[in-house]
Amino acid sequence: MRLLVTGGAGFIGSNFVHQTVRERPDVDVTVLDALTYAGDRASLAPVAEEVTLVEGDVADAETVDRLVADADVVVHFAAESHNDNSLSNPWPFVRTNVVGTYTLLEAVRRHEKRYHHISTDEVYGDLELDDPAKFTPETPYNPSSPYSSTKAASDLLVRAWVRSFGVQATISNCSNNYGPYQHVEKFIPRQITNVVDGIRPKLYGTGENVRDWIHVEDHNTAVWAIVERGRIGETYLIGADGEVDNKTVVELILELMGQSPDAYDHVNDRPGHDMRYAIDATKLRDELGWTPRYGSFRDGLAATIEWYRANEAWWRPQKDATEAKYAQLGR
Ligand code: NAD
Ligand code: TDX
Repeated sequence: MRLLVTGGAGFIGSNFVHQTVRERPDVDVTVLDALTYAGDRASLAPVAEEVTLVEGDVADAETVDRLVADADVVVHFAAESHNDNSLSNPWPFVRTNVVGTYTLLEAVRRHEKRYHHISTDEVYGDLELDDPAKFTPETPYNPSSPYSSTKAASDLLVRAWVRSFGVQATISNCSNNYGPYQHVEKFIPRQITNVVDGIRPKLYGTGENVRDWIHVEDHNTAVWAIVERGRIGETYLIGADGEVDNKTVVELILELMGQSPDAYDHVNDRPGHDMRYAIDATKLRDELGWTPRYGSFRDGLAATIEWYRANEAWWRPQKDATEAKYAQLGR
């Protein structure tokens, strides 16, 4: 199989490429990545010999057409992915997430290629803390932020291209990922690297907000299950029953790193901050037989802390600029 992975130098995409090289030697991987602030060649260094990296933009129709023509399957991870950035400057989100997805869809339509679209549970908006409900594939779209609204827009383009043009596509909407190679702007790596640097972790608002954490390896085994066995035109929700509130996550990081569990600060809340996400992954589990490999959030988090301790050279170049951006926002 010739596989085109967009955004393969980012967090989830690079983990997907590592997993693919490790577990599927029959797959020939090409990565298309613009190497924005969030993409890093170094994230692909361990597989540099096995993978072709093309530096380019998913909204560049010529590059996309050429690469799609040479692929059998396209898995589209590339996106602007950080909610806080989307509140400061939404345009790159509209361009990459909406125009970029449109550009890929036109190419897979032209060349009749199998396409898998990576999306997020944030397209469904948020849930109340005391609501027993979880998101299902039938939950209406109700995005809150510029980021999630552009992801929702891109999902709807995919659905329309399937229905109107017969494009062979599937969609997955996953909950919050954690693991190695995640940018230090994101919640868990930010707090781990803060503790390494002697900075107190920063909790937005009350810290009651709940995220449904899944290890990035589990997200990626689910993506493979859908690419191989998913039904065309269907949406699969990916999650591993990992609901934890932010305050508990910070306390756990502090404990695992040998600090007092109350050694954190409350900072300004994020405008429009979604309260709770929760995924019902029954369809993925029952239809495709997927189960997560990571049983315990605590163990996965401890391994992630170890990875950041051992790989300071990977994250150090981003740290100061990231914290300077947060300081301007009072977060
Ligand atoms: P990331 O920000 O770490 O990586 C994004 C990658 O896309 C980077 O390598 C970047 O250089 C590349 N990119 C950005 N704009 C591009 C463009 N115009 N052309 C080509 N490449 C471009 O993001 P991530 O956390 O790895 O997320 C990957 C995908 O998974 C996104 O589609 C995101 O919406 C989705 N997702 C993420 C999570 C999560 O918890 N991180 C959860 C669910 C879904
Ligand atoms: O310093 C922080 N303190 C804090 O309390 C940061 C950076 C975040 N938070 C909170 C905000 C959220 O409730 O932690 C939670 C997680 O924040 P992020 O890591 O920014 O993730 P989130 O906004 O939940 O979105 C993530 O999951 C869904 C990804 O960034 C998205 O790409 C994905 O779609």
